[in-house]
Amino acid sequence: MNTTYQLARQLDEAAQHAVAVPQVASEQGVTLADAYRIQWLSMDRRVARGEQSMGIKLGFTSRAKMEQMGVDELIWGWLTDDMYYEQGASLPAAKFIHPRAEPEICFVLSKPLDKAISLDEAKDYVDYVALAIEVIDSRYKNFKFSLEDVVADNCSSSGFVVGEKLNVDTDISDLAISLSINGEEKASGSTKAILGNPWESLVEASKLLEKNGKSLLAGAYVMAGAATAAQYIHAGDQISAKLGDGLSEVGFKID
Ligand code: OOG
Ligand code: MG
Repeated sequence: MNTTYQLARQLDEAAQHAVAVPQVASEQGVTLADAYRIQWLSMDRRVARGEQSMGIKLGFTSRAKMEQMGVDELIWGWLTDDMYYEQGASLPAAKFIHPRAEPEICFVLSKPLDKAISLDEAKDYVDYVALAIEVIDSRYKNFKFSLEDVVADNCSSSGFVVGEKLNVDTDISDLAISLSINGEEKASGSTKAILGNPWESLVEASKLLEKNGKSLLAGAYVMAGAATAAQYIHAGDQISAKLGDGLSEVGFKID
């Protein structure tokens, strides 16, 4: 059997070179605990190459995403500076295998998140909230995976673009959120689809961090998970997301 280290290397190289690999979990008997170990080992490899952690992302926090991918358990993975793009940036298509984009809410921390917090405390930990777009790119062939596969693959993390700062007191509990490609709306929903209220994602993130003996520093990003199904994007596309009735807009190109 492959060691977790070998599987981490295989998935990390697949991400680095944008070449899809077969799923690993069912063949290798990878448990969920093994899958997180593989994920963390693949993060160690990124850090050893000079990438810096920028925070975490949650996945499968909405029914739309669970149904699209056939996975119904909340997952979490790491974001690095290699995945971060400024609003309006042009992302190199060659860096991805079969990228998809999804509209999200992002929290940027005002202080370290180093213990499980309650919904009432959540705002105290956040500097600002923003509309964001996540680019996910499964390293598995045909973008197909089991729960263990996707966790081992750092939850398909591959890019994120964060919009302008919104005050933490902005009511984000039930806002329209949508994704457009080349000006055409492709997916829309409500922020309420994210665990009933996106702030619950931050609470979940804090519990996962505590349970796993991890923490985030002030300034770290926490992506709450998509409210809608993700959409494939291709070289030449212009991607944008909208929040509320003109509250915020964010976008990027892929070339
Ligand atoms: C896994 C990542 C899920 C989300 O927002 O639910 C995710 C995937 O769909 O490839 O990022
Ligand atoms: Mg996502």
